[in-house]
Amino acid sequence: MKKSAVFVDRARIFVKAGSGGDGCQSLYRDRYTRYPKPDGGCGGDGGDVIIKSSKDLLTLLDFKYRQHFKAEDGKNGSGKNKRGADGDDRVILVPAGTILRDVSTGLLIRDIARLDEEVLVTKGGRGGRGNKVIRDSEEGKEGEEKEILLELKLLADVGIIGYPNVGKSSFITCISNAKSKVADYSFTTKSPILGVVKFYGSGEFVVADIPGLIEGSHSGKGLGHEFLRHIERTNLLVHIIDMSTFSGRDPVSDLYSINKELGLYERLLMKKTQILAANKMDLEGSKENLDRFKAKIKKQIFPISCKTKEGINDLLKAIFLKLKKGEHSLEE
Ligand SMILES: Nc1nc2c(ncn2[C@@H]2O[C@H](COP(=O)(O)OP(=O)(O)OP(=O)(O)O)[C@@H](O)[C@H]2O)c(=O)[nH]1
Ligand SMILES: [Mg+2]
Repeated sequence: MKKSAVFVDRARIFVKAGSGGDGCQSLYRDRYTRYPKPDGGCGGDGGDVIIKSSKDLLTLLDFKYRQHFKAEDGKNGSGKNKRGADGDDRVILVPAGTILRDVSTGLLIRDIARLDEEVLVTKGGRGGRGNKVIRDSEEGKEGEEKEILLELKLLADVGIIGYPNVGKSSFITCISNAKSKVADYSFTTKSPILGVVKFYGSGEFVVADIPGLIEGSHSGKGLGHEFLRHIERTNLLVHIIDMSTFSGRDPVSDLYSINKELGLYERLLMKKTQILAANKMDLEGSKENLDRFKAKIKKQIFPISCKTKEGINDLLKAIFLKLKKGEHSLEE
C-alpha cells in the first residue's frame, strides 16, 4: 500500500527511562575522629518517560524521523553525604486521539482521548543507596525500557463509509472545506481526510472521509481495515450507497455487506447511528434502483447527487439534527 506522505497514523517508538545514579562509598576522616565515618551519599533517581497529548500536534509525522527517546540518568552520589541529582523526565508530545500499546505484549497502555493527558510509560530506576545508609553502597537500578506502538484515531464527529467509488470523497468535498481526491476508480482515497462543515452559522462539525470498504475489509482486505479505527470514535456514520446501475452491484447487498464488515470488525460500530444516503441520483436508472431499495429496506434514505447538489442540504440538516440530539442507536 502506498502511504500518504503527510498523514502518518501509526508509529513505533523506543523509550528508555533514566537509570538511577550509583550510591557512593566514602569514608570521612579528620584528625579529631578516631574511626572514619561513612558519608557516601545516595544516587539520584532516573527520570521517567511520559507521553502527553498536545493540541499543537495533529499527526504522528514527527515519529517518522525520530524513534528513540531517553530520559536523563540520575547522578551518582558523592562524599560528604551528597545525594546525586535526579535525572530529568522526558516528555513526548502526541496528538489527542493516540492509542498507546506495548509492542512486546500487544496490551493497551492507554487510549489518550483528552488534551493534556499524561501517561507515565516507563519509570526511572531508583538511585542506589550510599554507605551513609547501608554498609555497602549500591548501584543505581536500570531505567525501564519499552517499545511502544502509537496509533492515531482521528477525532471526527461524522464518518463517511461505503464501497469504493460511491462518491464519499465527492460528498466531503461538496459539504466541507476538505479537498479529497475524486476519481472514477476504486481506492482513490488512500488515507483518511478530515473536513470541517459549517452549518448556516449554527455550528460546525468534523467529517472524516475514509478509504472504501469491501467484503473482507475487517480481516485486512483492501485498504478499509487500516482505517476503520478512525470511525470508532465518531458519533454518527453517513453510509453512502451508489444508486446508479454503472457499478454493476446491487445497492441492497452493498448496504448489508458493509454493515456486516463493520460488525465483524467491531460490534460497537454496528450500533452507531447511520444515516443512509443514495448517491448519483442524477444518473439514469438511479430512480428505479432507489424505488427497489426502498421497497426492501424500510429505513429512511436521503437521495442525493454530489454532481447536481440535489438533496445535499436535506442530508446536512439531518446530520446536524442527529448530532445535536446525540442519538447513538441505529435508526429503524
Ligand atoms: N454522476 C455522478 N457522479 C458522481 C457523483 N458522486 C460522485 N461521482 C463520481 O463517482 C466517481 C467516484 O467518486 P469519489 O468521490 O472518488 O468516490 P469515493 O467513494 O471517494 O471512492 P474511493 O475513494 O475510491 O473509495 C467519480 O468519478 C465522481 O465524479 C454523483 O452524484 N453523480
Ligand atoms: Mg474517496
